Amino acid sequence: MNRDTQTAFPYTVTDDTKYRKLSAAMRRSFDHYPAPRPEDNELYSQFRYTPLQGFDYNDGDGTLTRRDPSMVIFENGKYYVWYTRRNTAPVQGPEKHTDTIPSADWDLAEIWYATSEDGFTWEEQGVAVPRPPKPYPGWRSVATPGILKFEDRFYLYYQAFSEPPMVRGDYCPVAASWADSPDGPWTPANEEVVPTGAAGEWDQYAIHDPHPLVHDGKVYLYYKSAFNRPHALWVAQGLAIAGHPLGPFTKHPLNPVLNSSHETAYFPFKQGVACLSICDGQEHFTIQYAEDWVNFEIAAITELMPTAAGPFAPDAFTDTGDGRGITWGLCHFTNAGNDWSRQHTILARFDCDLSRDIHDPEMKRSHYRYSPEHHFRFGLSRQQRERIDRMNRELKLQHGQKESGT
Ligand code: AAL
Repeated sequence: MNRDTQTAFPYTVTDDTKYRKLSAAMRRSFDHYPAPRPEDNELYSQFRYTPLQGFDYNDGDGTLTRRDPSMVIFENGKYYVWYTRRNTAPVQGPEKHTDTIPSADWDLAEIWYATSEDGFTWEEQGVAVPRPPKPYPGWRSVATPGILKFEDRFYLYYQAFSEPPMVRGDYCPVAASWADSPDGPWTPANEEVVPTGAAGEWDQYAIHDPHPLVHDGKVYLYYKSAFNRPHALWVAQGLAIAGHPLGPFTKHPLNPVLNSSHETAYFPFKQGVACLSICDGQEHFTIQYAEDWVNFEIAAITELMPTAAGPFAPDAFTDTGDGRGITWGLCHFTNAGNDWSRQHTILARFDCDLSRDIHDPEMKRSHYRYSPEHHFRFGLSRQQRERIDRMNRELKLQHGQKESGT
């Protein structure tokens, strides 16, 4: 087709349409995304949320929090999940913390676990990883677990705080424990398994949200760090690879591998890996894909994503090279009672269609109908309203001067 004298874009799109001269936006639809329309895009989904049964939160008084769930796994005929559990006095913030009063919602925490027959009703089983004694990493708090099954042994990776979080910063390395059963007992390695970077490196202070998968016979552990303080804070994701779950881990030379996202969830998809880039950063609210497990491209843009998602990915550790995708997992909602003096986080379930094995048109819709009341909850601040009032006054003044010729 002569692109200079081409006819108007056709009403009916055919396989030939993508060969015509297209605008940048339409070219993206045909060349960049897995399918031109979200309805046909296997890596696009909306998300549906369900409260969980079986978890008590002390009437939301701020003394009991559960957050940052691991991936969900299926063993012994049931589902398992691990999470940060804090059962302390209410959070008083970095300035008022003590040895017993937490500085943050994930301070003075342990790693607990729960099981479920259906993914909706859960039974808390108890502590998996307690805080170790000083001087082992994590003596102040262990939080934000990632689960791995590797050669029939189970590994828990977790943030290991040796200082109260959010005082100097949210600074910690990642430590690990292992067990021959998902029910434990868990043996701590009692050392940093994924250390922070060297001075001056982007991840010099923190290795957060450890998310292990198995690829190419190795452990691919994705993690978050934040850098560029005190200027323009930037949150991004790194990758560390090891032949054995307890390391040594080698950080990828192209780190950071994602330019955005906080509490990101990863899952094998086809021969590559997909991820939910959930909040923070230029590319938040996107679903991304890396065929080489390193170089991610945006596969879909979505909204109302599950915060701190821990997906159920049956092939997370089976290294099939043919990832099937996900349909559900757990996530969390912080400040569940909307009262920072009683700050606590609750776990919840999300469902989606990011799977090659189902097609759920309800999950492929491209907008939610948020009520007016939902929008009005996110109103102007006092400063924003003052700026608008000032702009109104300046406009009237300018027009008044024009009319009076002054
Ligand atoms: C979460 C995670 C990490 C942070 C804190 C607890 O969203 O990113 O675990 O340290 O918040």
